[in-house]
Amino acid sequence: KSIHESLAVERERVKQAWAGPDLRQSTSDQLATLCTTLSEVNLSSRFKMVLVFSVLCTFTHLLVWYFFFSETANMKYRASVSSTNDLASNAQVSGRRTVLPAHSTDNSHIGILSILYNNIGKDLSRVSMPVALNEPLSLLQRVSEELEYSELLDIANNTDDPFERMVYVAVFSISGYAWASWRNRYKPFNPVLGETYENVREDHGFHYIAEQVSHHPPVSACHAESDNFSFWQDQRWKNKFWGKSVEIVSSGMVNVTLPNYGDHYEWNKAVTCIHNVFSQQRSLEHYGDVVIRNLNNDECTCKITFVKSRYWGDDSHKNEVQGTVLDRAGRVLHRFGGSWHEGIFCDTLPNPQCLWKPNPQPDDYFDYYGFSQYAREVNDLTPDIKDKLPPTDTRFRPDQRLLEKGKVEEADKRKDEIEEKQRERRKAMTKRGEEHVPRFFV
Ligand SMILES: *[C@@H]1O[C@H](CO)[C@@H](O)[C@H](O)[C@H]1NC(C)=O
Ligand SMILES: *[C@@H]1O[C@H](CO)[C@@H](O)[C@H](O)[C@H]1NC(C)=O
Ligand SMILES: CC(=O)N[C@H]1CO[C@H](CO)[C@@H](O)[C@@H]1O
Repeated sequence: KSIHESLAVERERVKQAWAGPDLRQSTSDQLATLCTTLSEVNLSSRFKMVLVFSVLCTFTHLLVWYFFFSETANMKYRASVSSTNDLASNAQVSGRRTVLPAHSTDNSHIGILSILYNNIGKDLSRVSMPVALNEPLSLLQRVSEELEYSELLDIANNTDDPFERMVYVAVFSISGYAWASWRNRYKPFNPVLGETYENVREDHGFHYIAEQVSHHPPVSACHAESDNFSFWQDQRWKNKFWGKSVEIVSSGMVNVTLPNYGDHYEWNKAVTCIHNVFSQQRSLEHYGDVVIRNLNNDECTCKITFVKSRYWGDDSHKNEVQGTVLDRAGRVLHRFGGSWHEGIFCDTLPNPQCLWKPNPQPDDYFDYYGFSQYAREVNDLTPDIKDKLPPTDTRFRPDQRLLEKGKVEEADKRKDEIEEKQRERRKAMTKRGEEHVPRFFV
């Protein structure tokens, strides 16, 4: 009985603490006490069941409070983010090309539905799609855009406090989703088996390499190396078709190590959804929970929620993200939020601040596939690298290059040829009983 009473008291205290001004600190402490009290009491299993139930109720209560609270918190985060000037390092001028050779072509006349209709009964992954639906980048290059804000990992490699460090790693993981807010009209090229992409970015201090290691199912592996971090992942995508929308569910984990602290972080990816996939009002959204763990030290964990938009929601909640950094006991040590297309604010740092904002989008982005400045540089084939790249590099793909130059018809022809050749190679290999062996990744 006394247990029940003390539990009720604890619950009441937790509730009050959560609503009170000293929110963060006291709540976390209360929760920690509650958990320890419970684990220290030695009880019969039936009693434990009751306790577990009771604790669950407490947590449900907390969750309700949390959501109520996060409504206001998120508005605050947004206000802070939008009042922050563009971060200084974002104004970097790289000396690389700022426009593509040709404007993007209008593809609004292409009915994806009729293509699908004409191919009913066929394996859709083998149906050749018109090149006009593509942007002149391959998936291997698209994934490399996740490193656009690698300076966040540079900061992490130089942040001694493990909880603060986790905040930077988390914000880096969110920054990798920013491109989606502009890229709703085209899709990237599917790499052919064995296609590679290498990108040396002295200005960012990293070297990236990616390879298409499997075709059915498609798997892209990539690795980036810098003095400050290593980053690698092998991404396996599954598309779930929901009639009007397509969900892209990625099953690979992202890995990041920071040599300075011996950290090895691992996290999953949020789901990306293409809404209204058959219409010109296509839009991209990310949702779901991402958990970041440090495999070499469990002292802190980070949970990030990409909030799914609500039908009745207004724009002030668009692309909302919330995150917390927790210690071993589950206490919240840092809290941050904002949106993946506008920026992330953290108010629990000694100096509350906006930690990241996407680089300002060039004014002419609509004419160039919605590309950011960074994306425009990705497929550039400059004379200094031409002779150094392997022939498998995406930059040498003729169909993609032709599309970049605006020669859509020729690009279509070359794309068919390339896909046909791939099918022939595959057949020949199967005949010989051979398996494709990746070149750079095992
Ligand atoms: C590593 O991080 C530090 C601190 O942010 C930065 O000054 C340095 O340029 C980074 N190194 C590389 C190779 O990017
Ligand atoms: C990142 O960590 C490594 C390993 O300690 C260190 O050698 C490197 O100098 C760090 N980067 C910077 C720029 O501090
Ligand atoms: C893609 C990849 O290599 N993921 C790895 C991340 O790190 C964990 C632990 O070392 C591996 O199990 C994953 O395979």
